[in-house]
Amino acid sequence: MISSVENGRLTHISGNPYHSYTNGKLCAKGYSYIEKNEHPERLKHPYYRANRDSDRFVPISWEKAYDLIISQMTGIYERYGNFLSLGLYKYSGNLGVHHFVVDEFFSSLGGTTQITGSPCSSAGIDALFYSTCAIKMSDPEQICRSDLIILWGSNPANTNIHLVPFLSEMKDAGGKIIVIDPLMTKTAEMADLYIQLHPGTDGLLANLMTKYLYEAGACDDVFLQNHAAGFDEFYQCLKELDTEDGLSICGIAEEAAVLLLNWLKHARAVSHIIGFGLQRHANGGQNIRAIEALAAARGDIGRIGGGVYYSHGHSGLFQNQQVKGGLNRLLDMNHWIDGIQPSAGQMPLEMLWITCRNPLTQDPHPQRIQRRLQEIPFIVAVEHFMTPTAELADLVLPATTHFEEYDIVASYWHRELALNEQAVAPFYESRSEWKIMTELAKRLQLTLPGTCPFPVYASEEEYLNSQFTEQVKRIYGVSSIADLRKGIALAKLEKTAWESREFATPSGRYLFYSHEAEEDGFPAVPVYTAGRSPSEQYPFWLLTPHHAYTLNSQFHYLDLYEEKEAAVRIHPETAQQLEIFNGEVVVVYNEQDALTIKAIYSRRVPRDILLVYQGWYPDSIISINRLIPVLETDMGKKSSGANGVAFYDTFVNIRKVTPRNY
Ligand SMILES: Nc1nc2c(c(=O)[nH]1)N[C@H]1C(S)=C(S)[C@@H](COP(=O)(O)OP(=O)(O)OC[C@H]3O[C@@H](n4cnc5c(=O)[nH]c(N)nc54)[C@H](O)[C@@H]3O)O[C@H]1N2
Ligand SMILES: Nc1nc2c(c(=O)[nH]1)N[C@H]1C(S)=C(S)[C@@H](COP(=O)(O)OP(=O)(O)OC[C@H]3O[C@@H](n4cnc5c(=O)[nH]c(N)nc54)[C@H](O)[C@@H]3O)O[C@H]1N2
Ligand SMILES: [Mo]
Repeated sequence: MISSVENGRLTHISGNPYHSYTNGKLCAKGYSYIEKNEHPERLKHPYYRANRDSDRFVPISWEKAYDLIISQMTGIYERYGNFLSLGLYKYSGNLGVHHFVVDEFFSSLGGTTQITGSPCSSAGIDALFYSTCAIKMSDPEQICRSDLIILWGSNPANTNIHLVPFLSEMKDAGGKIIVIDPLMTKTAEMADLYIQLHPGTDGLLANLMTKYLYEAGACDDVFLQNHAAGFDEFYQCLKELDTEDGLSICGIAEEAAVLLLNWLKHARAVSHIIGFGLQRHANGGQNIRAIEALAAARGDIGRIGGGVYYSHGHSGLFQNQQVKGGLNRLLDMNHWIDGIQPSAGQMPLEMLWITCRNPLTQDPHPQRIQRRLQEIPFIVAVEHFMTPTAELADLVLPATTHFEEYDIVASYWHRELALNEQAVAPFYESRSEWKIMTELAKRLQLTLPGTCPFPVYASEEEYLNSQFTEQVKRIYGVSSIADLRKGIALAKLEKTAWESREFATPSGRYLFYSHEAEEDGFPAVPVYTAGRSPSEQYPFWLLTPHHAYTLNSQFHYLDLYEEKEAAVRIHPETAQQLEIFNGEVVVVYNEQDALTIKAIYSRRVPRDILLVYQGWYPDSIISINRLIPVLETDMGKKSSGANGVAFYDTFVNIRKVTPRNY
């Protein structure tokens, strides 16, 4: 992003034309950043409430805030002789390298408690690891070189807008696009073929396609023989599949399957874009294995213009992003709420530091989280806004935004690495996370000498300079802020992942048969495993995907779109059967909660699915995640320490607020 500043204020923001992936464009949220940065609701001072029952935050000085924190930390250390009762809860509010300063500070204390796991993408990462033992992805700009792109549960028109021009370019060159999604998304509008399937059944569709391609002689024999292992065992399972049953489980018409198969048969290079949305199911990881196996069987992996696009791991190469383990006690994100697991020792959680995280709207079953947070004696939230989570804290600290601090920005999708320079002074009294952690370290080093070896640097720049690792130097070719100041760095990686077809597995082959998967309790081969489905009592899937104009719980304060209250989208025919009017307030419920919410007719939603966008709605008290149970995805533990969250396996019913009596 390029910011223009006049008299110390942001006046204009634009994309950077030298960024080859975004090509000088921003998304709608990006263009609205001035409004966000200077929003009247933004936190201006540290706020404290001395008594949780009184519920009133008062502004306090930073000195007072630091005193409160140090006094809590000293108390913990004096009681236990360590900091294990101090916890960190952080995730994706800002993934810049700067923000991992908090992880590094906590880890430097010789062991604290860190809540671990990813609600985002971990099942898919584990899945892709089984076959290749690495997470690689071609340069997404290569996608134009495909002649067939299949998007599985990925909605870039909402969530990855910069990909759309590449999709258009590929279409203009005569290529075809297929979108596979239970919802008729904005992305589906640009597809040549849209397949609406039942959630959680993609693996079966992929398996059927692999079987027929193989039987039609349309698989890549050279790849299967020279670069892969275990296809025969896989095929033995595929052979048993029944087409009619399979298509009925997926809920798709035979014509759609035939068209898909024909296009797959004749395409030169197929790219599969797998969304993170796809894996938010109890069988999500296994479904991704099945899709990747389809790509491998056709020989698309390592082929120019072909392959699987999910994410790559190069954004996590910096020094301070590698500190999660060490002496820390790691608590599984899905289970820490039930209390400390016995395996983690009985040390309680007496203080929790929440940053870049809004679990009260973003985690499953927030009612439980709220109860658990209320049991923790002292909570600090570092935020830009007074979120539902921050409201539960004792101390709320105002953080700077990326316009007001230095940072290094990497991506888990494209290949650019950029310096984020400070453009304007911090908003009111807000401070950067580096500054907060450094100020605390200085004080701890005085009050509890020897407990906090966190390095005190003179500036953010100096701190960031110390984060470059050998791998960053090797992959991005930069070793300091000064190098990045010269311009955006590009990862020096092969444009097409696995072009050599030498995989990172012990045999160097692509593994259709994975012993590791088997040891972890999964089928050795990537066959479909049935997922969850609705019951008579709760006959609707509740899908809660990502909105184009918000970023998870962020950006909701802006006037980017009309809807300021949560609404449930329902197929008009389903609604009419239930005598629900368009715009009527209804009740959506399951065993966990009942939410009163406005219904909107939408033909983009199938008859058995209800859609509510996830996030934080400014004009409604609804947190849609109150209906979402803590249900794990099949995979995720290997890469993130906990299984992911099967957000999209939520089942509900819907009714009128007052049933009509005739
Ligand atoms: N504008 C915007 N951009 C964002 C975000 C945002 O909140 N707003 N969030 C960012 C983050 S944190 C993430 S993780 C990514 C998420 O990016 P995506 O993965 O693209 O987003 P989702 O909305 O979770 O899911 C995409 C689609 O998956 C579909 N889906 C659900 N279940 C299934 C299934 O079983 N099979 C198939 N085929 N489709 C299924 C949903 O209907 C949805 O249309 O986006 C990032 N970008
Ligand atoms: N129902 C449902 N729930 C979901 C999902 C879904 O698809 N459906 N998606 C899941 C996914 S993929 C993800 S990644 C998670 C995301 O959930 P979270 O990790 O909680 O992410 P955000 O809501 O984006 O941001 C959290 C907070 O970080 C704050 N923040 C932003 N920038 C900064 C900063 O620079 N410093 C500090 N200290 N704070 C900052 C924001 O104000 C915000 O309140 O949600 C998950 N929850
Ligand atoms: Mo995410």
